Order: sequence, then structure tokens, then C-alpha cells
Amino acid sequence: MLIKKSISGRSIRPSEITSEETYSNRRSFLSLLGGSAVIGGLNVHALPGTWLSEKQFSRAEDTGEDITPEDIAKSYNNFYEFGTAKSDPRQHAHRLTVDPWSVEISGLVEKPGVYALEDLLKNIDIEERIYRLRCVEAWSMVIPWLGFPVNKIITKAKPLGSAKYVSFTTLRRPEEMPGVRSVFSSIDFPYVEGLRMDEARHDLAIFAIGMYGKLLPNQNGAPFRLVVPWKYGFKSIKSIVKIEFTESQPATTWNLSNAREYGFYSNVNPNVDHPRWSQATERRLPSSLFNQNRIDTQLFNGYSEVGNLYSGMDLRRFY
Ligand SMILES: Nc1nc2c(c(=O)[nH]1)N[C@H]1C(S)=C(S)[C@@H](COP(=O)(O)O)O[C@H]1N2
Ligand SMILES: [Mo]
Repeated sequence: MLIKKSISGRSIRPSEITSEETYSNRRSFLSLLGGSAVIGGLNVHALPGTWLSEKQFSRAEDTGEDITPEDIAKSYNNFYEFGTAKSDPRQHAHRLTVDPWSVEISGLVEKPGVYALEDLLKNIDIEERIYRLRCVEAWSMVIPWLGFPVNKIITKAKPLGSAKYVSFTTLRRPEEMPGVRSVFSSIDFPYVEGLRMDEARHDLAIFAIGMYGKLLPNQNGAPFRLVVPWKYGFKSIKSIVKIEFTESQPATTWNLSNAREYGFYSNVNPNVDHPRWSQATERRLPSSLFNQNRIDTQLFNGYSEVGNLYSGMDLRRFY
């Protein structure tokens, strides 16, 4: 069983501790996960679906930063397939059928095919990774994900030498997704995203199937989503049904919608402003009108170990 501690080093100032209540939530959450019997007992048996076995779980470790309260992470979401308001996903995503689920692997690989999710996950250890998620709209959260490196799936798929990028596609199912039917959406569906192969193979890039010790709620991208913690949140595509290996750089939803504002790379960078707002600081949720809980944004969202992926690149040009 793997035990990972994944928030990279940064000392926390007392002012960043959001409230007594948040702090005590975190303590109780961690102690819950600290007992492996409880992990197996509570989390696995309360889960819908049958993909996880008890032994696949690992324990959480305290990383020093406040974990965002679970109810905020489940109710303040971007998932345009269910509407453009932050409250829409929670309200509408429960209608999404997430079991059974299959994922198509295609493009430049030795093992293309359509895989049932449980087959795709076979023999893969699930770890807990506590990651910051920094949205391009300048708010952020700290979320305990349950997942595994994207590289494990890449290795199973056996990409050809010519594969330079990986692209991801979200389910498009209008009957269950009111945002897909809406004429007011600013983006096209299906939602698509992509990474350069070396980015996708970096150990920090994970596929998540759960959070807070349970399977993902639908509004957070059930049953299977990407989490790339050093990039703006929109790269972390939800409810994935297709993974394709390509030679050329794939199209990405927000770049298609507005190329001047959203590039392919989308690395968190306090030094490169969005054309309409600064990226120098962020509101760490929970945040209110009177206590914004504003903190400085860090290059690569604090995950400086990814820096060597971009050495020699002008990060203003490749935003
Ligand atoms: N398919 C899909 N994936 C998506 C989005 C979306 O609208 N559709 N929104 C993105 C954005 S902008 C963010 S900030 C994160 C939010 O993830 P969370 O709701 O789990 O915090 O999901 C990303 N993944
Ligand atoms: Mo976002």
C-alpha cells in the first residue's frame, strides 16, 4: 500500500488558517482516515458500484495546509455540462448515470479498445493525494483526492513512439446534462482537454476516482477525472470517456472558446495575468465578503518540481 504526502513545501502563516471550524473539520477528517479499519469499513462499503476493494486504499497524512470543507468542494463547482452557475452541478449532476462506465483508448497505441472502468482500474493501487486546486477565476481549494498516476494507464495502453500528446474527452449525454442542451453555453461539447506526453507522465498528474475518502460525487467528475495540480482547474477534465494518443497538439475546450484568454499550457503563474484580471493572488475557499482569505498565488501552484518540464520555454508565450 502506498502512502503519499503530496503538497510540496511551503510554510503556512497563521493568517491562512481559515477558521476554528475548518481546522477541527480537518482534524476529524484525518483521524477518520487514520484508522485503516474505518477506511475500509466506512468508505468502501458505503460506496455505490463495485470497483474498489478494501486493500486498494491508503492512509492520509497531515500536510499542514487546511483541507477545504467537503461541503464546499461538493457545492461550488465548475461543470458546464450541468450549467454555468457554481451551484448548477450540485443541483443537476445527480441525474448522471456513472455506473456502468467505459473508457475508449485510441490513437497511437498498441492497446486500443473500449474498456469497462473496473477493467481499466484492475491492479492499480489507489492513493490519497492532497492537492491544491487553483481555478483560473482566482479561487482555490485543498482537496484530498483518491486516485493514481495517469502514467499507470499510459503504461497499460503502450503508446507508440510517435505519440507526443494525450487528449481527454468528457461524456456528452444531453438527456442527462442540461448544460449541453442549453443555448447559453459559452463552450462547445464534448469538453476536451490535453497534455504533452511528459506532462501526463509526471507523477503529480493523477486520475481521481474519489475524494474525501469516498467515490467522487457526480458534480466533481464521477466516476473518473483528471487532476493536474500545477495547472488551472479547467485542465482537470471531468467524467472522462475517451483517452487518445496523438502526434500533434490536441484541441482544448477553453482555447477553442477564447484563444486569447486560454492557452494550451495553462500553468498556474502569478506573473502572467489573465487579460481581464490579475493572477497574482487567489481566494482560498472558504472565502466571504468580509474575509476573503486572499493568499499569494505560487508559480506552478507551488509544485515547483514540474519546472523542468518547461525549461527554456517562454511561459508568457506558452500560457
Ligand atoms: N467536463 C468538464 N470538466 C471540467 C469543467 C467543465 O466545465 N466540464 N470545469 C473545469 C474547471 S473550470 C474547474 S475549476 C474544475 C473544478 O473541479 P471541482 O468542481 O471538482 O472543484 O473542473 C474542471 N473540469
Ligand atoms: Mo476553473
